[in-house]
Amino acid sequence: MASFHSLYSQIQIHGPYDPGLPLKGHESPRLIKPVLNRWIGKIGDPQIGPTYLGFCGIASLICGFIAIEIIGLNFWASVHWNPVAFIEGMAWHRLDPPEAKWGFTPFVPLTEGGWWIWAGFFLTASILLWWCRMYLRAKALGMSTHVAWAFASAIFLYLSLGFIRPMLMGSWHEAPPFGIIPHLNWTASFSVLYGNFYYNPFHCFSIVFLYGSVLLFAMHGGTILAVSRFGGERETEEIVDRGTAAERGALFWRWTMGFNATFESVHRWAYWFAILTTFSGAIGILLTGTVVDNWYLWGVKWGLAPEY
Ligand code: 07D
Ligand code: 07D
Ligand code: 07D
Ligand code: 07D
Ligand code: BPH
Repeated sequence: MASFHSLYSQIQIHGPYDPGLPLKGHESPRLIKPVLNRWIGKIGDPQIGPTYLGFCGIASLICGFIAIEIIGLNFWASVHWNPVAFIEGMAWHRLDPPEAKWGFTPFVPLTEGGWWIWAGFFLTASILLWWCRMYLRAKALGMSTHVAWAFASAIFLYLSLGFIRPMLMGSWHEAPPFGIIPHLNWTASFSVLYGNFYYNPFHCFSIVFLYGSVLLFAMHGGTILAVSRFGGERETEEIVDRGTAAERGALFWRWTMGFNATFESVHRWAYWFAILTTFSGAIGILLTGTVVDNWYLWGVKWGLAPEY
């Protein structure tokens, strides 16, 4: 029984480390000698490592590192290489996309937005390589590739904001800046500029799925923890022996709201709510300025908003 305890558990496994599935001939070796850590064991599996980097992992980290360097050095240059001002202003520093006059040309002088394009290029390369890595690791483990496709939905929103929509609008200037507070200001002014995002129905859908995801997560996390006294979180045993825990978890919801997901379908609910958050968001972004100039006026036209 004790061998499956991990999250919030007082019992930890301290046997010989688990090296995982054997390597195939062409795969690069796993890195980092595994260690067992008691404190890490309190929030998850106590074994850290080994990890697999391979070509995609190394290339992703290098591209990510270059992107961070370009952004960080531009931040630092903006305060004339003053180290104190660099740290103090971390939340406010910004690296902006090119001005509207440059349109969507890739050839922009570095100090007029060219650095933004390069940072975006390397960040995107890093993210796409990370996606490939997740896809290939799932395949190597004989799994399906669901996680990679959920991540692809997030990447679709990221690309819509920073690349596809600016391309459709013919201007890099439409894209968000790099910077912590500056990207919030961009979000707020973008909403106002295009007539208030609350009237964008795809923003509504995105919020439904975002709120709904959080609701599902609270329900699912709560249900599983609530049946842990019957061993409900020990999924390995559930697969071979459906004890009373799973049934109780399901009955709890049937009794409270008349309907219950199954132990399989609750994961499908969660999966699709998460995917649809960023997918409907991306559609909302791609329609803004291209098809709809002002969401408030659009709402008035279709009877969604009152004409004050
Ligand atoms: C918890 C996983 C870990 C990730 C973390 C974030 C960086 C940035 C770079 C200094 C859930 C790592 C942070 C790599 C450092 C520089 C240049 C994920 C977890 C801990 N946002 N946003 C944040 C990004 C957009 C909005 C925080 C990224 C859109 C609002 C963090 C993107 C719009 C608020 C951040 C992106 C938007 C935030 C926490 C990309 C519309 C907040 C994120 C690449 C969707 C919140 C100060 C988090 C905040 C926040 C990162 C895009 C709106 C800095 C990387 C353009 C309204 N965003 N964001 O926990 O506190 O995610 O901001 O698309 O209030 Mg943002
Ligand atoms: C309150 C729901 C409780 C529900 C109950 C159930 C029935 C029965 C029957 C189905 C809390 C009721 C059940 C009736 C139903 C059947 C049959 C959940 C509640 C008990 N914001 N903002 C948040 C973002 C901006 C503002 C929270 C993002 C703008 C205000 C969340 C952005 C301005 C408030 C959040 C953004 C602004 C919030 C909401 C981006 C507007 C709040 C989640 C991307 C111009 C609220 C504590 C929540 C809050 C809140 C997110 C932008 C204003 C983190 C992502 C700048 C006034 N915002 N926001 O609270 O904090 O769920 O509440 O720009 O009050 Mg914000
Ligand atoms: C998917 C579970 C099913 C629940 C559903 C909602 C009603 C209301 C009554 C028409 C995820 C049932 C709806 C019972 C019918 C009348 C008079 C949960 C799922 C399908 N909001 N909110 C919505 C509520 C607040 C905000 C939608 C309730 C705060 C924003 C729905 C409360 C702030 C957006 C809704 C509450 C805030 C919405 C979809 C209570 C900050 C949207 C909700 C009692 C948290 C989105 C047109 C959803 C939308 C939306 C209900 C509180 C902000 C009508 C019951 C005051 C920005 N809210 N909301 O899917 O499309 O949740 O609006 O606290 O964009 Mg809201
Ligand atoms: C951005 C996916 C890309 C991220 C990737 C991660 C790295 C980090 C780090 C190694 C977030 C790459 C990672 C590079 C590496 C490490 C550590 C996901 C992203 C690939 N809104 N709003 C949404 C609410 C308002 C506005 C979605 C609420 C105002 C704009 C969400 C409210 C105005 C945009 C949402 C609210 C406004 C959005 C985002 C309330 C501002 C978008 C979903 C309560 C005044 C985005 C269609 C998401 C969108 C978006 C929620 C209010 C503007 C559901 C709850 C009215 C411009 N808003 N919003 O998952 O999709 O994003 O719109 O008021 O672009 Mg909003
Ligand atoms: O791996 C992942 O998760 C752990 C993937 C990921 C995902 C996934 C993954 O599989 C999925 C399914 C999602 N995200 C899903 C979603 C939701 C929608 C479906 C949506 C809400 C969402 N993700 C949102 C977000 C957001 C928001 C809200 O804005 C953020 C910020 C993220 N997701 C973030 C992430 C990452 C944690 C991860 C992920 N989502 C993707 C990681 C990635 O692409 O990394 C690329 C690599 C780099 C950028 C390299 C990083 C740089 C190195 C650390 C450099 C180290 C150098 C040096 C040591 C440091 C030196 C620094 C000095 C300069 C100071």
